[in-house]
Amino acid sequence: MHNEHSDSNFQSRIDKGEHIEARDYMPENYRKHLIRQMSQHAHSEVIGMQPEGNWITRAPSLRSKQILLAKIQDEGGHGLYLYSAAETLGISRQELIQSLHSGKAKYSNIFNYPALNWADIGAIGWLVDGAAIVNQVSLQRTSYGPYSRAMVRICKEESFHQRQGYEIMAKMMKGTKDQQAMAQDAMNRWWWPSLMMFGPHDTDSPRSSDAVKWRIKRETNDELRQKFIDKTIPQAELIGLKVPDDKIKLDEKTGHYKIGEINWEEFQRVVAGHGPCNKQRLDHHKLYFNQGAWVREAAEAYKQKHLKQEMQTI
Ligand code: FAQ
Repeated sequence: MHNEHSDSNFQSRIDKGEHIEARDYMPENYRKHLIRQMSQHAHSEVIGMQPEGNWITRAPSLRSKQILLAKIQDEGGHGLYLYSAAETLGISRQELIQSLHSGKAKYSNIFNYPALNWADIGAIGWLVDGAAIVNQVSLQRTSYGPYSRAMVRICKEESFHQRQGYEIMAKMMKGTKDQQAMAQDAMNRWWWPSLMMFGPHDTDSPRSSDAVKWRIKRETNDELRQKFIDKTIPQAELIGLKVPDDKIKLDEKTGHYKIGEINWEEFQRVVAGHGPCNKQRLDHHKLYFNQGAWVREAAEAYKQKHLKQEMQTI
């Protein structure tokens, strides 16, 4: 007899390209894998608001301030969809935040670098959102239904983010020599960490084999990184930016760019908590999370009051 609650039935549903929904049978390791990845993704979106938030009050025009505000609010919204999607797997928001605060849960390496000047806002939008979108377009087809649907909505907003960043860079490259130098400096600092966002090479990626088997990942770390490289280098050249890598070469046969060695030692150091801003980012999150406790308590008290009233009317 066909057993709906078996790992083999689960794998055959995955192989057929079906979505797995919250109430469907899933192996415990699939559930845990998703909680880890989705919560890390949610934490990245929320922690990622910090480097840009730093520039809201210093945006050079009302237009750029409005755009930046809207973008940062979007990132907060992405975090909320993703926390909600992770909660469908039977874990609470409180537990997810505790794991972030204790250092058990990670967030993207990229948000441990500082945004030093306005050109960095351009580089973040263009390169960081550009890298995020390549990864997230692929995740739209991930096997877990709530994650996949969250990604569809998020991708629509990310493409606007990428364009606002590119617009800032393009404008600066048409500006004065000083503005051009600022844009190039931002490119030099953000290029390599953006490439690291895709994670270690496939040969050093312990999570990939399960992720590919369960179709959580539809493309591997290296495949997605290559897509980003191929799409971004021509964009840099178009506006006169130099990619900070002397080994870049277009392979005429494959149509793909080859690049130099990524500094994985730097990646490991930053992910382990020793990047330029790790402590600052977590301290900031803890401070405002604790200051907001009264809002959560008030919302809970309001909910309980209404539940009690409803019970009395039954
Ligand atoms: N940073 O075996 P793998 C955004 C860890 S959203 C830190 O390859 P996996 C929007 C990994 O967790 C950016 N750690 O792992 C925005 C694992 O450690 P663990 C976030 C990393 O999961 C823009 C270990 O290394 N996007 O930016 C990183 O199969 C602007 C071994 O790695 C997502 O999270 C890293 N970059 O592949 C917001 C997308 N890479 O957990 C604001 C969803 C790897 O075993 C402003 N996530 N590690 O202790 C994914 O697609 C995957 O999780 C990967 C990593 C591809 C990130």
